[in-house]
Amino acid sequence: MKKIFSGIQPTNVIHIGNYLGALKNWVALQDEGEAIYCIVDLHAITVPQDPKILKEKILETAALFIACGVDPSKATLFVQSSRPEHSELSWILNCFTGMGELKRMTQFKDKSGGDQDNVTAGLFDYPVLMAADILLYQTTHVPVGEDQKQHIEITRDIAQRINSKYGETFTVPEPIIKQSTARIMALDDPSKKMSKSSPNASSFIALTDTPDQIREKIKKATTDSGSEIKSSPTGEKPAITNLLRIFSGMTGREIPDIEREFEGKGYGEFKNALAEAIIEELEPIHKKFEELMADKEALHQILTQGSQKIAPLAQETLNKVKEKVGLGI
Ligand code: ATP
Ligand code: LTN
Repeated sequence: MKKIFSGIQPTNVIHIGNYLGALKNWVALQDEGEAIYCIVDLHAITVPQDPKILKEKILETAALFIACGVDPSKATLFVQSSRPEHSELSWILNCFTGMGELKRMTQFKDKSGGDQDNVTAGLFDYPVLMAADILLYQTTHVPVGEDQKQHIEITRDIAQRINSKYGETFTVPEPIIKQSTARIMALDDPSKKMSKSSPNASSFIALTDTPDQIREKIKKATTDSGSEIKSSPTGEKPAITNLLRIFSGMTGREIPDIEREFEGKGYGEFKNALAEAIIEELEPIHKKFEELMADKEALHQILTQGSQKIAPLAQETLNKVKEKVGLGI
C-alpha cells in the first residue's frame, strides 16, 4: 500500500504553480493509499515571519487544501509544529548529514542569494527537516514540484545511510513529479519559477485572486516573439509553452488539442480563453474556501485530530531510531 506524504509552507499565497505542481496531485493520490498532508510551519520560520500573520496563514492553508479537494476523511491534515517528533528526528538526522551535501542544495544557493553569512542556519538545514517529515511516516511516495527533487534525493541518501549502518530503519521514498506541470514559470519572466516569495504580484496567480485580477494578470503576461499559439518543448518559446501548460493543467485538455483550437488565432483570443479557464477552475475553490474560513473552530478540530491520528506512527519511528542510535536510558 502506498504511503503518501507532502507539505506546503504557510507563507504568502498559494499560487497556481503550487496547485498544478503539487496540490492537484495530492487530491488524486488520496484515493491511492494512505495520504498525509502537512502545513510546514517550522519550514516557514527559516526566513523572518510576522507571528500574527503566520498563525492566520496556517489556517488559511488548511482551508485551501480542503477547498482544492483534499478530503479530511480520506487524507490526514496536520500542522508540522504540532508534532514534536519532526524537530527531534531532524536533530538526529543532522548528525548523519554532511555540510558538503547541504552546501550543494540549489534551493539554498538561490534563497541565500550568494550571501550565506546573512541567512539563518535553519535555511541551510531546511532539507534535513524535510527529510525528517518524510521518513517519520515511512513514506513511500512524495508528490512535489520539480524544485523539490534534489531534497527528495538527499532524503533518500540519508535514509539509505542510516539503513546500511543500523539495519532496516526507514522506507526509502520516491518522488512523484508530474512532468507537464512540475515547473510552472512566472508570468512576467518565463525563465523564473512561479514563486510565492516574488515581490511582483503579477508574476503569479494566487488561488484567492478575483476573476478581474486573473484577467488582468493573464493580459499582462509576457509572450514570445511571433504570434503562433504553439508550444516548444525545446525551449525557444518559453512564455507560450508555460501558458499552454497552465491551460492544459486547468482544463485537463492535451496541449496539441488546445493548439489546434487556436490555430490562426492571436494571443488576445488565447489569453481571454485561458483567463476564463482559470476562473472556472478556481471559482468553486473560492466558494469552498470562504465557507471553511467562516468556521475556524472546525478547521482547528480537523488539524488537531489529524495530528493525534498520526502520533503513534511518528512516535514508533522516532523510538526505533533512538534505540538504534543508542540514545536514552
Ligand atoms: P517559494 O518559491 O517562495 O519558495 P513555493 O512557491 O516554492 O515557495 P512551497 O510551499 O515551497 O512554495 O511549495 C509547495 C509545493 O509546490 C512544492 O511541492 C513545490 O515543489 C510546488 N511548487 C512550487 N512552485 C511551483 C511551480 N512554480 N511549479 C510547480 N510546482 C511548484
Ligand atoms: N520543502 C517543501 C515543503 C516541504 C515538503 C516536506 C514537501 C516540507 N516538508 C515533505 C514534501 C515532503 C517546499 O517548500 N516546497
